[in-house]
Amino acid sequence: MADGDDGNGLRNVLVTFKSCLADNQEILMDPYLKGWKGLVRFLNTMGTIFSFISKDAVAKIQIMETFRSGDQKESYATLQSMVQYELSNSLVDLKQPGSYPTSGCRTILRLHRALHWLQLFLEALQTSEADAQTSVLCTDSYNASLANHHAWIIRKAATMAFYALPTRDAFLANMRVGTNEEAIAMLEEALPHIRKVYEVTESLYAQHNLLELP
Ligand code: 1PZ
Repeated sequence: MADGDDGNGLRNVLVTFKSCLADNQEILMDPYLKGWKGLVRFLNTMGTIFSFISKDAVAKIQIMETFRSGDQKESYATLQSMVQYELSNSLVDLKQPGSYPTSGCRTILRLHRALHWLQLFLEALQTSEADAQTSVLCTDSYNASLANHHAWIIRKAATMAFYALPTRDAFLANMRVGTNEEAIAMLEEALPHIRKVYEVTESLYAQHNLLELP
């Protein structure tokens, strides 16, 4: 398939995150968003019960794509240039919601927190026993990450949806990278790149005091 897309397979999606990191350690917006689109496609293969989750991710991807095709597209070429541009032009609500409810900084922060969930979940999956329950792995990684930023009602809905996740075998098969062993090996190979993207973003946001944007 065109555009490095292999349908719903997860390998190419995760490889996209590897290509986010430029030589100068900046994070490139286009592959970052492309990676997210791939994750959404993958999530959608697991059933409509997850659509309230994928819809929110899609809305956030679209906000960023609009910036990437607007007047200031060059300012949004990397996460670093976005932070620099939005902060120096006072385009971010720093303490409470105000004039900029859809700033790039706060929008990427939501995806960034979700990327941490993904990292924890895939790590758990990679090291899990054959009889592990995906819903338990997913709930634990959610509680250790995203849940801390979600209102009670969202946490409730998310936790309920996790029960609809496929079994470990079916989940690994749905990744479409071959046998269970091959799928696990692919995760092991891809995870360092996800971790790196997460860490670089985390330290960028920490450096500019952006980790609690409303
Ligand atoms: C494999 C199972 C998928 C589990 C995904 C785990 C994440 C659960 C997230 C539940 C989100 C519910 C919908 C809306 C949430 C929004 O309120 C928040 C905050 O945004 P704001 O309201 O401040 O604008 N949105 C998010 O936290 C972003 C969530 C993106 C989740 C993307 C998951 C992609 C999963 C890929 C699966 C391989």
